[in-house]
Amino acid sequence: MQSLRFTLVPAITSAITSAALLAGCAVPAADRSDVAPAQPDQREGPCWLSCADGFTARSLFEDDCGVWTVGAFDLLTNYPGLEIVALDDKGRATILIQYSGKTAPFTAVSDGTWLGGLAHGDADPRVDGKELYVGAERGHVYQLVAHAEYGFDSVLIATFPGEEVHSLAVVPLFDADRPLLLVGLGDGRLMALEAPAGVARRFVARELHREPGRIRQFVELPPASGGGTPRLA
Ligand SMILES: [Ca+2]
Repeated sequence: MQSLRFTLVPAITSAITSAALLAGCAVPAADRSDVAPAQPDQREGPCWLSCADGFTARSLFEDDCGVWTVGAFDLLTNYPGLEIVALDDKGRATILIQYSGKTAPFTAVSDGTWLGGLAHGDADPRVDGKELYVGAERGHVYQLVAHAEYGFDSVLIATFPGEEVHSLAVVPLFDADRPLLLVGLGDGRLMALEAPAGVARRFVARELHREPGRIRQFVELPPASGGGTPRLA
């Protein structure tokens, strides 16, 4: 077990540190109030990491397995800054909540198989504002909604038995006022999930397209010249 931890921890640190580095790129260290100490100090508080001059880098979180996907979104509007979401190989969606210079991890989903797909958008008009969506190896798709008080509800909204959910995106593909949750599956199917009317939890799924291989990632492109709806690559 010791060798497993030794192997995995650097990869985890690298993944989570990437988000921190991106946040720090726009602000030189000399202009920040929380300038890194000269030597890394892992005894308490944020773990500062060595990096190029003009940047700061720190480890926000270390898990006991690999992190597959990382994203940063404004999930808790009553907290300043963005929350960072880490999806790991054990099926956990860990939301890192930052306040007063500290980071508190909150596990919002525990699926048991890896989580990979991640998207944030307003795909459910029954919920105020935007929702967070995560997808799992065993074909599960979850909706996460933040509480005003602190914490998150998670609801299983779709299952694709035997298929891996690799990619998610919330895109107004057909109607600018009604974004859809798009799902890229391991068998190459591109699915659209639409929130049902009423109180039902499961979204309505329909197939839009099929590729010969898995759909690993979505990129939303601007509308073609002359306007229209967004395009998806
Ligand atoms: Ca909504």
